[in-house]
Amino acid sequence: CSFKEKLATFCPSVYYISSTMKTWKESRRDCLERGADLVIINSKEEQELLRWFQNRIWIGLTDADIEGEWKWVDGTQLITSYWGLGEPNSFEGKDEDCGEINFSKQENNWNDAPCNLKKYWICEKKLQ
Ligand code: 2F8
Ligand code: CA
Repeated sequence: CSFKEKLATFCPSVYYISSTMKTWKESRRDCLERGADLVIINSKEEQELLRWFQNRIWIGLTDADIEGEWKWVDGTQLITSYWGLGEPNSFEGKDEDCGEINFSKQENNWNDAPCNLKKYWICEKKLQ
C-alpha cells in the first residue's frame, strides 16, 4: 500500500492469534491451512499491535536452511530486526533455528529457540 495508507494504518493484513501451542512446523502448517503463513514483522508498530498477551509466540523467521542466515517464510532476507540483547545465540550450542517474539513482562523482542518447542503462534494473511 502507499506511504499515506501506511501512515494511517498497516498494509491490510488479517491476523490469527492461536490459543493453543504447537511446534514451529506445526504452527506454520496451521497457518498455511488458513490460507495464510506465520507472521512477518515489518515494523515495531506491527509488532506492538500483536502484543495481546504476555507470552512467547512463533513468527515466520528461520535459519534452518543455512545456519546464521535468517529468512522470512516468504523467502525474503531479514532487513530490520528486533533481536533481544545477545540474540540470536543458539543458546549453549543448541539448535535454535526458529524465531519467536518474547512478549513476556517488559520484553518485546526476538529470540532464536529450538523449533520443536510448543509455543503460541500468529498467522498473517496479506489482503493485497
Ligand atoms: O538468556 C537467553 C536464553 O534464554 C533461554 O535459555 C535459557 C532461551 N531458551 C529457550 O527459549 C528454550 C534461549 O534461546 C535464550 O537465548
Ligand atoms: Ca536464543
